[in-house]
Amino acid sequence: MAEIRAVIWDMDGVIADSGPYHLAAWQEILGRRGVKFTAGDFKHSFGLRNDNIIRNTLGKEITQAEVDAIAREKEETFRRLAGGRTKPLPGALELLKLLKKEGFRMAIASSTPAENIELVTGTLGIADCFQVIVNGHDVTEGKPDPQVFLLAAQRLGVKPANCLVIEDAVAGVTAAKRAGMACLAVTNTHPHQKLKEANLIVDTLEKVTIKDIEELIMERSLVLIKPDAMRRGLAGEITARLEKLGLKLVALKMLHPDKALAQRHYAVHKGKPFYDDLVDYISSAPIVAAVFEGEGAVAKIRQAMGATDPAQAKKGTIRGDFGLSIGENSVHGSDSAATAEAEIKLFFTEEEIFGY
Ligand code: DAT
Ligand code: MG
Repeated sequence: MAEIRAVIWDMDGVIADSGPYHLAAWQEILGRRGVKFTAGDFKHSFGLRNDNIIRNTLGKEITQAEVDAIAREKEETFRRLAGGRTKPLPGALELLKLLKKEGFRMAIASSTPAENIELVTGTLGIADCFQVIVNGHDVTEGKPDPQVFLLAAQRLGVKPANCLVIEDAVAGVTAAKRAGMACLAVTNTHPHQKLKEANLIVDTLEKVTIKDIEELIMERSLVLIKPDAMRRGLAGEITARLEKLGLKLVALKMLHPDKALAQRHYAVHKGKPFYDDLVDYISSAPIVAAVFEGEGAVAKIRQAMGATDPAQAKKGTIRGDFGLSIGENSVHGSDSAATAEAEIKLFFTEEEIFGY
């Protein structure tokens, strides 16, 4: 059975070209207080919650009651200016309709208040695309904290690894990655080089296809066939077992990792008693590195590998059948989708990973 996939949308700057009305609203209400707010200040504030913007602009000593009053005034001004006038950004409505037709579950996770989301989705006629709406007030910390996205995933009933976030703001991209989600960034607000943490960066949503979205959400795992298995001619056997899990082999190479690569790969184990031996071992001989892709790739591979210690691993698992000892345990597999993403980057370039 196919796992449910979801797309979580940021709203301002991704779906709605609401920026000009937000800027005008800030300028109107801060101007009343004798504070200048430039287009540059506005750009820096993108994706942040109002309380953070107000404190950054008016100083930390301002009381919570004042922050709330100013935020309310700003949003009322925004709604007066934007109501009925907000335009969609290029490609957003088309992509929303396509994803809805394809059965993707969708949410908005925005730092903006609920009334603004209602106003904008109403103006654009897209309210029925979303099963879930999470706003800045539903969480204790705004982006770049991952809470908004994690809450959206939870309410959608979809695992973070099966969610794709679409963002335009630097803080939003960081939040998505911290949530363990794939991220598509669109350069509507920030240039390409500021959004580098995203998995895919596009200049407009007009060119994004369902295939692009599916590939972004697809789970991957790194597999290493360790020196003990290589020595005994088990590379083919182990690869074949993993192919039989219904996963797609998308990258494969043989290499002799140097110590630096081994240290980066096993960095989480630094300081543990077995770390030095582990690094020496994996860099002691040529190994095979592979990337497998598919639904639940990480869990399926971990299950096929068996327990870390071959003595504890069940018969029929790779380590149960071939492992020699807890160190010489034949195979490495990523332990989460987020770990996989980082590990794969150590061993493969994007060009070495195939889509087919
Ligand atoms: P896994 O490889 O199942 O993800 P891990 O991440 O806990 O296991 O450890 C990484 C590797 O380190 C593991 O494959 C073998 C080695 N290792 C782990 N625990 C060990 C121990 N107690 N003694 C010696 N080597 C160990
Ligand atoms: Mg591990």
